[in-house]
Amino acid sequence: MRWRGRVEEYLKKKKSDKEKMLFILIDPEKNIYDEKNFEKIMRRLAEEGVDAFLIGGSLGVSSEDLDKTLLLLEDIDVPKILFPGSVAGLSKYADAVLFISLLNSDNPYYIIGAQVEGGIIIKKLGLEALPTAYIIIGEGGAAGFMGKARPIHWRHTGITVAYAVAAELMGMRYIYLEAGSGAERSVPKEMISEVRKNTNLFIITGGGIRDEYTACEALEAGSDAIVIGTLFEKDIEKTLKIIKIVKKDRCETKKL
Ligand code: 1GP
Repeated sequence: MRWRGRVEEYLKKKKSDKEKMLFILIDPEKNIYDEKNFEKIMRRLAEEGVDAFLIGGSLGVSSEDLDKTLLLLEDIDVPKILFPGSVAGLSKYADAVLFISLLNSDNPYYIIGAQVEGGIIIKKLGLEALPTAYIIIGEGGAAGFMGKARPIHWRHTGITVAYAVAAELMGMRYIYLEAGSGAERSVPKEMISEVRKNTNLFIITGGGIRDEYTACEALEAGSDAIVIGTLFEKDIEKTLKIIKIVKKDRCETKKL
């Protein structure tokens, strides 16, 4: 937990150094590797330069699995940030939490209700909170379904920008543009670049990123960080390749 209280500063520094970031999303509900292998794999990812681990999922995450996953990551020197699908997605073993408000939900519970329940717990646990506007785009996946979102169509860049500007004016510092886990289509680059032009928010983009081209396109359009989840669960070597292209080659060697 040596990152606690310093995660935002760490991300801000990387952003001001113009370093593009890559986060790996770990869903504790999916027992994809046995414990020994899991630690080994996570160490390899850290060595390749992963900037943070996001830990969470939309469905079926028990606090037991969550704590166990975080304890396995304890000795790996990478910030661990919770990405909770509900109030149950909080743990004292993390460094920080994306304090998300699903702004394009139809149900106020996902905009402010869960936050009222979870905020006090976050304070008690001493977690660093990163205030994040969560916007569901396109397919939206399980997060969109569970959060009763009205997903914004790929072509409706203006609506996404309007949400982003509102989030910034409300004092949020991060925006997560979410196409949904395993989405066929990731967030369009035009949408990302318009959010970039119109706000100073820290832009996190995720959903459907499974090759170096899409990864680099999202970063070059203006994302500060991209998130890879499904590919990490399915193909470690390919995930490592993308990390290398983003972090070591700075996207200069991506295929065209
Ligand atoms: C899902 O944005 C994340 O919440 C990651 O998406 O699983 O498609 O990589 P993928």
